Amino acid sequence: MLNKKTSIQEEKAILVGLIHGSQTEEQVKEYLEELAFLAETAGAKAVKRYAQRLSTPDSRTFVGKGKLEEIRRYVEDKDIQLAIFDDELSGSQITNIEKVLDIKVIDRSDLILDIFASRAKTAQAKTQVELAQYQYILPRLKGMWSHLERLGGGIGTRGPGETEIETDRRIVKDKITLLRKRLSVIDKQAYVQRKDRGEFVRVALVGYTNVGKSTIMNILSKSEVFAENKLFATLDTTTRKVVFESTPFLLSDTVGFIRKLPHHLVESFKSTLDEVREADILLHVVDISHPNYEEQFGVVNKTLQELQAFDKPTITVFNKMDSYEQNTFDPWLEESVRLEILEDLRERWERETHGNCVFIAAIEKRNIELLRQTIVNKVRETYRVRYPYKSEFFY
Ligand SMILES: Nc1nc2c(ncn2[C@@H]2O[C@H](COP(=O)(O)OP(=O)(O)OP(=O)(O)O)[C@@H](O)[C@H]2O)c(=O)[nH]1
Ligand SMILES: [Mg+2]
Repeated sequence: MLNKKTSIQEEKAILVGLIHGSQTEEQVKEYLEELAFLAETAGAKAVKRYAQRLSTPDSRTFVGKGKLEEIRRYVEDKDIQLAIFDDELSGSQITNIEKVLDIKVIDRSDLILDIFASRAKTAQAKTQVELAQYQYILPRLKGMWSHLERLGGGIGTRGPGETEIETDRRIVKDKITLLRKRLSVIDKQAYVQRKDRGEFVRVALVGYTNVGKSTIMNILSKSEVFAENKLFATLDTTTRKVVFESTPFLLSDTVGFIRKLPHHLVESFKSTLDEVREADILLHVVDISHPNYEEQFGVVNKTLQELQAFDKPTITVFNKMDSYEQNTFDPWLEESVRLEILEDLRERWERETHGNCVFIAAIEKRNIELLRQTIVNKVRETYRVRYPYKSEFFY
């Protein structure tokens, strides 16, 4: 079952999303854009996108019958191998849609889990992803088997798949128990390691995926953390000791967030995210050049709330100002108008973050000094509160 996810290399895919309730077409277009980026990261090429306005998803086939027929014709005509749905599908929805389209059907969670699985390097990340995959599969086993049941046809009232489902369910449940045990051993080791780090103030880079966290980590700590223009380049937390103006602190780079991150994934990555939960200061990085950056900002804040890490002192780092300016300003625009637009933007976010924000372009190293200074001030403040009598040690 897990193998179905590892074989989507180079496949031609179509993307399917719904426009619910108050959502606008523009918004859903942006969601499908992100789904296409996820597909590309996993190695598939999105060749067509479908969006249908429906108040609630069809319980049998997610989209309506007519739409599914339209998709089927395209899939047949263009020799498509994969259909990716933007929302989580139930086991029976997957089976019903696969029956009509006759190609592999996966959903957004499947895709994210696939990317995480291919990126996981350490034992901890591998175990966390595997656990999330089995938890995702468990409630979907019945749907998968009812497909086979139908093929077997009418043998007895319980159906030939029934015992198979039970056997499979037991195997999957045993596997989940085993993985949980393995994780708790790894977590204990990680906890001991973190405790060994002593009294240093801890700063964690957090943010939506692909906003530039690892790039900033590399600049601030002069380290070599894997950064690239793909989603979820970083899965494992990296921590480095940094000293600015004789003020030492620990800086951690963490896994990026995304909208509709599969619930089980957040659950099993909890221990990796302990770095965020236990941090003293957060650097919330935002890609201000992204058309949906405000929504991404909200998704990250909501995830931080779920992790009970929302109330920490936070510096919001608006990154990629170079692309923002490129996207926003026409070449003929007067300098004074440009400055005015930038000033409005700055004022607005200074207000919303109570003055705790910095605008940078990491790639050009623009405003890095200002960022450094802002971090040092916050770190010193933390030391001062924590060790009022030992302040001479730190500055
Ligand atoms: N234009 C522009 N691109 C940037 C800037 N900073 C980072 N990038 C690019 O954005 C992409 C993502 O950067 P990463 O540092 O990997 O982002 P991340 O937040 O660590 O991403 P994940 O680990 O995947 O969550 C890379 O292609 C970077 O080169 C910037 O200031 N301007
Ligand atoms: Mg990264």
